[in-house]
Amino acid sequence: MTRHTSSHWGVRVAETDAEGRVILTPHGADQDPNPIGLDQLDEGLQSIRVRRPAVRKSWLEHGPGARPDLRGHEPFVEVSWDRALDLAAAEIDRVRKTHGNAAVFGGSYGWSSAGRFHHAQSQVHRFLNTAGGYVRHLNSYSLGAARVIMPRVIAPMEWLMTHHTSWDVMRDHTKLLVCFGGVPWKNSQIAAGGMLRHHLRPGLKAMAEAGIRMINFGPVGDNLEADAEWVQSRPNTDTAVMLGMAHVLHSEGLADRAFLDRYCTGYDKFAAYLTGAEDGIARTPDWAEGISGVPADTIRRIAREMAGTRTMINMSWSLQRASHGEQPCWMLVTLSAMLGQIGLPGGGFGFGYGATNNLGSAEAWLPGPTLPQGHNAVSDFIPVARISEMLENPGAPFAYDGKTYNYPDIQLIYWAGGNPWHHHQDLNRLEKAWEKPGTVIVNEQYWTATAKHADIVLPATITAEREDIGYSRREGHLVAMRKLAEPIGEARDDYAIFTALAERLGCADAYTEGLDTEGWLRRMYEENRKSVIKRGIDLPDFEGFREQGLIDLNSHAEPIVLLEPFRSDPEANKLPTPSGLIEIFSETIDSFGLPDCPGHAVWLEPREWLGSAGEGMLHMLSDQPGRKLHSQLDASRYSRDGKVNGREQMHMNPEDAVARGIAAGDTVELSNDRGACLAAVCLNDRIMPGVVRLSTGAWHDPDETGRDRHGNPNVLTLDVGTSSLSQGSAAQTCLVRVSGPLNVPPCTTAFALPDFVRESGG
Ligand SMILES: Nc1nc2c(c(=O)[nH]1)N[C@H]1C(S)=C(S)[C@@H](COP(=O)(O)OP(=O)(O)OC[C@H]3O[C@@H](n4cnc5c(=O)[nH]c(N)nc54)[C@H](O)[C@@H]3O)O[C@H]1N2
Ligand SMILES: Nc1nc2c(c(=O)[nH]1)N[C@H]1C(S)=C(S)[C@@H](COP(=O)(O)OP(=O)(O)OC[C@H]3O[C@@H](n4cnc5c(=O)[nH]c(N)nc54)[C@H](O)[C@@H]3O)O[C@H]1N2
Ligand SMILES: [Mo]
Repeated sequence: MTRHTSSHWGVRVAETDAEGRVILTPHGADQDPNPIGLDQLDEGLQSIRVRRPAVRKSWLEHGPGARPDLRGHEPFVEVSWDRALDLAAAEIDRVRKTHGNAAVFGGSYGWSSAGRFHHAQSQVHRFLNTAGGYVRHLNSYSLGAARVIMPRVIAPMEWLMTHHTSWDVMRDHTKLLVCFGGVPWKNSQIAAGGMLRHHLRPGLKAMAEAGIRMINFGPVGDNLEADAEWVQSRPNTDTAVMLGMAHVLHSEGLADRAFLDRYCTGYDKFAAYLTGAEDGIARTPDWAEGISGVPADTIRRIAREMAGTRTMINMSWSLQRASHGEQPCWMLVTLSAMLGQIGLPGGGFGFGYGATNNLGSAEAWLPGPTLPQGHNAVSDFIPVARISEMLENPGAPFAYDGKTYNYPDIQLIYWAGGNPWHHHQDLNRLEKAWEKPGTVIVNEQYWTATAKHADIVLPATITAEREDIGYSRREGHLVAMRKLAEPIGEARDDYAIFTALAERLGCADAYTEGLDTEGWLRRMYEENRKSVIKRGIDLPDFEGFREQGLIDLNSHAEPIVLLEPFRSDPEANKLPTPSGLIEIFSETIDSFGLPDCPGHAVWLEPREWLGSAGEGMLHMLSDQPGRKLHSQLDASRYSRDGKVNGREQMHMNPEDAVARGIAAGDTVELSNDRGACLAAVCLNDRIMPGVVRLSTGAWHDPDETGRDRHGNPNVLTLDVGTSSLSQGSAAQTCLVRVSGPLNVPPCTTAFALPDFVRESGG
């Protein structure tokens, strides 16, 4: 019988070779598999696993709050499971009794594993809910601004993401694809929950073969694998370019008035801003050129071309991961509405083709197995990327979505399935803020920087060491994920860890509901089976599912046209906005009176950008890494093959390199007022001059001065909210200096284990 496993990077077939080693290969149904994680069980990665429970020395000796400044710089003492669990449970109990559950931060953001049961974030939330509740996070690093603005303007992101016009429809109907931020193949390798088939390459190839013209605006030209016109534009200025296009449509009578009247509200208010009737500044192509660097004639030419043919506009999620990230989202919808093609096959907009595999997938929308997370008795929350600010300012007010809230006073952090030393901005600031709570507990599989910054580290199993169910929205499969290896060291499943803690805290019955892992898998599968049957799809029972291993639902795929029902009958299919229409002007947002997010799309200057850069400063983009998922698998062979001398590569235009006396392969320093890191230079003429790219994912590796030696861009990024509306991550807004080359570059030690010592006197 074929055994399968699954991960965010794909379904894998597992075989055991003559020496007893587990060999993973991509599934045969996948036309475009990737090599990510095929080497997951190799020694290189296994050697950095957490093998036994460990407690930071000062914390073990002196208790909660002991020398928090030593977190990340102090040896650990390995202890027995019973002792670690007793310590962790007693501390959770102390904090909830002394300070209340609103002193427990369980936001615990992160991608954790693909299986639906052993999804660490769901498990930690369920556990903390049964233990009295926790401070949660809202939204994501991925879509901080979009998740708040899009439901007010058109529809919630969750719905938009799963109802995108499918690739087959674009192949048959689109004539012109205009991208802001490309359609990056590297990102489509991933889908939260995994996939059986990759859609982007076959999709784009079919579009190219159909003769569809493609244009790509942005600072980077290598994020669209097709013959495209690359229009260089400065980072964070796409809103200005789109406004310039809108001006052309408006002033040349090319805007679709009938569409704007029937399907939208507030166009006239926006038009007053666009033409300058409101403030005397007309947002013309010439105005946009001054901001973006795109020649005004190019903006005019392309705007006219768009109005004359079936056009799909695609915008990358990264554009909203920036200062005023709400504005490109709103402008994307506004510009598409002016073209009047929303809801028509192959026209309108896409928001994130390429961001993950399921965007543009035609697979059926089916419910999936989920672990219920229970009820959280604590109402406090933070927008996810405000973590440092929360830790620094207990009790202080913060603005979010038109209201004011207060930051909680956190005494204990519990993290499972995420890596803030990967995902958060301005890591030197985080490092200080992280000193606030008395205790940090982390469940981890590997000795990540986050594990190293914990007081109690509990070793978790990896997917290959446990049974699970794999599923992802619009990916057309269910997979019985089999246990392929015994847990390493003393690692336990997160479920077992939380069960043991719940027993000590007296809430085991609520947490487990009397079920073991097998019981949960069966329940989750059977409940899901019932909901799927309601949609006319007959699934085998749990035993049959296990037997079959993989259920391929591809035969239920159907072409999708985003918002087609709304277009054909806007009364019967109202949008979930206050007016039921596309809100080009939003009374609600306007009523908030926010200077950094007014009532319609506008251009606002980013906090840092090339338009205000000092001499020699460059704009640093920190995009998603091609050879791994975030920081996961950074130590794998495939990821290391992409490094130079063990360091991440920084892509730079040859012109900028020559000006600094830098050559390919050199080690350079990137720095700004927030920090510094080293990286290896890769010359790339598909990066525009003035811009560098250092992808995320390199494990944090600071030297004594705090300079990261490995190439982690988050020591440099800006930690401010996108705006006071949504407070999303603004990672793509960041200026840096680049200097070098270094004559004797230091070695990297990112994958070194922490020091272990025996307990003093013990
Ligand atoms: N500068 C910059 N920063 C960014 C971004 C950017 O564009 N630029 N992008 C942001 C985005 S969009 C995101 S989504 C975040 C991603 O940030 P994260 O999701 O935090 O990054 P990962 O590296 O995926 O971290 C997942 C962690 O969970 C652990 N893990 C996996 N499975 C399990 C499990 O079963 N149990 C337990 N206990 N642990 C497990 C892994 O070992 C890993 O350490 O980064 C953000 N950060
Ligand atoms: N291999 C791999 N794939 C992934 C992930 C991963 O870690 N590894 N992470 C997944 C996750 S969690 C997410 S949220 C998605 C994120 O998906 P995205 O947010 O779309 O990903 P990025 O790679 O950050 O950016 C996409 C492109 O936008 C460009 N760009 C950046 N700033 C600007 C700008 O101001 N203007 C223009 N025009 N272009 C700009 C970048 O250079 C890059 O080429 O990716 C997912 N896919
Ligand atoms: Mo993300």
